[in-house]
Amino acid sequence: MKNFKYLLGILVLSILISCGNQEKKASKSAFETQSETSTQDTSVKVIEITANDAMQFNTSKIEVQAGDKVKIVLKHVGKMPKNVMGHNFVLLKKGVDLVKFGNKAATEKDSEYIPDDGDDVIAHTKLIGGGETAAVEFNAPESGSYDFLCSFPGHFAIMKGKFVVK
Ligand SMILES: [Cu+2]
Repeated sequence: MKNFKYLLGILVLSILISCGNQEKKASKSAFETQSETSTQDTSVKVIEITANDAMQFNTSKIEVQAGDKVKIVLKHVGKMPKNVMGHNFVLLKKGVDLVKFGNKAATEKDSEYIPDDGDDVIAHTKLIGGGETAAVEFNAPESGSYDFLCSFPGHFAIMKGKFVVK
């Protein structure tokens, strides 16, 4: 009887050990799958930013490398409609005055607050309301510091930041 208990003990122990090994294997393969997917597309640098009903971007600084292909994905995480709390992402060319641009853009309702000439803009998303997402893809300009903003009237005083190309 003693022997039987001893054998049972070994049996239970070996089952426990083999279960432990299986768990380790499972978690390793999950990790491998994850690292595979994350290295799949390195050609486009995707930057996700959010804007909310309190007239705020979640960041005031974006950094990329010269030569990067950049994709800005703007998510409006609020609930308010586009005509009340519309947001966009507008990246200005070097040397463009943010306040002057913002004031000019605010008068251009028909083109969703992007001045028709387009001379001052490197890239911009469309204007979106709560729950919507917009994206824009472009090549990073030469090294330097650029301004970005939301050009919906009155927003650029708060909704602005630096887009830095290293
Ligand atoms: Cu806005």
